[in-house]
Amino acid sequence: MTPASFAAPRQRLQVVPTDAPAPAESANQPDVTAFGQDLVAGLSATPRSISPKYFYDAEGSALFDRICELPEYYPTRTEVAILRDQAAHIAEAIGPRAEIVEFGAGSLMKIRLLLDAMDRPSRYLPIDISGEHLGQAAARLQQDYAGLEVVPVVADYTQDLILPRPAKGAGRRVGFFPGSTIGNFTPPQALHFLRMAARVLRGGALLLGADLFKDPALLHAAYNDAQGVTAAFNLNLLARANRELGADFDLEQFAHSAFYNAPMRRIEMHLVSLKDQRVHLGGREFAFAEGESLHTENSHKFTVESLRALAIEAGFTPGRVWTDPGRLFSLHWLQAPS
Ligand code: AVI
Repeated sequence: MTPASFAAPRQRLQVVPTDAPAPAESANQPDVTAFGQDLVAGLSATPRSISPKYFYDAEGSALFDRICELPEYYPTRTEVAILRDQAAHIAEAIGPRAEIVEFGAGSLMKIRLLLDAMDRPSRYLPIDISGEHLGQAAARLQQDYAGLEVVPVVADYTQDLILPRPAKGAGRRVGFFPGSTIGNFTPPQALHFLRMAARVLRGGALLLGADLFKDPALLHAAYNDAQGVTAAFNLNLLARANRELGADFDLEQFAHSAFYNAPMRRIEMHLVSLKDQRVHLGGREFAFAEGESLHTENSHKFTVESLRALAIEAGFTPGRVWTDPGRLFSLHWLQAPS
C-alpha cells in the first residue's frame, strides 16, 4: 500500500498520451536526478531536511506496506474500515458512470472497495510517478473489472497535472486521495495540491482521507512501533542514498526519532546523528555534530474543521464527512468548483 504520490522515480518514463494541446510528456515528466540534487540541497540547508517522497524506493515501499499492517499504525485499517462501512453512501455521492482519478496508485484494496460499490464506474485513472509499479497494478485491476476503462497516468501529481479529457457520456469526475498523504505535505504544498485537484476535477468532487488529531501518546506509538519497522523505513533513506548516490552514511551512527510537535500539530520524523561525523555525497563533505538531525518527514494531523477550512481555501465546497466510531480518521467529500 505505497502512497504512490511519494513513489520515487527510478527511470525516465513515458506518460500515457493525453489529448491536451501541449505534449503531456514534458509537463508530467519526473526528474531522475532529483534525489541527488534534493539531498545535497537538504544537507546544505539549516536545519537539514529532505522530502519524504524519497522514502519510497522498492525497499521503502515494502517497509511502508509492513507499517500499514502494524498494530500501532491505525490509519490504514481505520480508513479501510470507513470505506467498507460507508461504501454504499460514498458510491451514492459519486453517482453513476463516474470516472475516478486516484492521486497515487498505491492501495488497490481501497479503490476496489469503491469500485465494487459504485454504479457502473466508467473509467479509472490512477496517477503514479513510478511507471513500473503503475503498469502492473493497472493491468491487475483491468483483468478484474472488464467493463471499466483503466488508464494509468505516469506523472508527479505534486506538480501541475495534465489529464485526458473526460470520456464522452461519462458521469462526474471524482478524485480519490486516501491515506492522509495530504498530511505529508507542508501547508503551502497541501494548498497547492488541492488547488490543482480543484482544477482537474472541475464540476466533480474529491474524496480525501485525512488523519485526525488524537491523544499524542497514540500518535507517538504509531510512529515508534515496537518492532522497529518505522525506524527501518526512516533509515532506508540513508541506505538508499548509499545505494543510488554512492554516499557513505554509516547506518549504525544515525537513529530514528519520531515525536509529536504540538504547536505544529504534526508528527516529525528525523534521523539523528549519534556522534560527530562526516558524510560524503556528490563530491561534497557534510559534517554532522552529535545530536544533529536530518528532518525526513512531517505527518500533519487535522481536525474535521481544519481540513474543511483548507479545502474551502482551495476552492472546494465541503460536503459529508465519514469517520470511524473512535474518530481516529476522516474521509471528506469535497465538491469541486464548476
Ligand atoms: C504515507 N503517510 C501518510 C504516512 C504517514 O503516516 O504520514 C507515512 C509514514 N511515515 C511513517 N509511518 C508512516
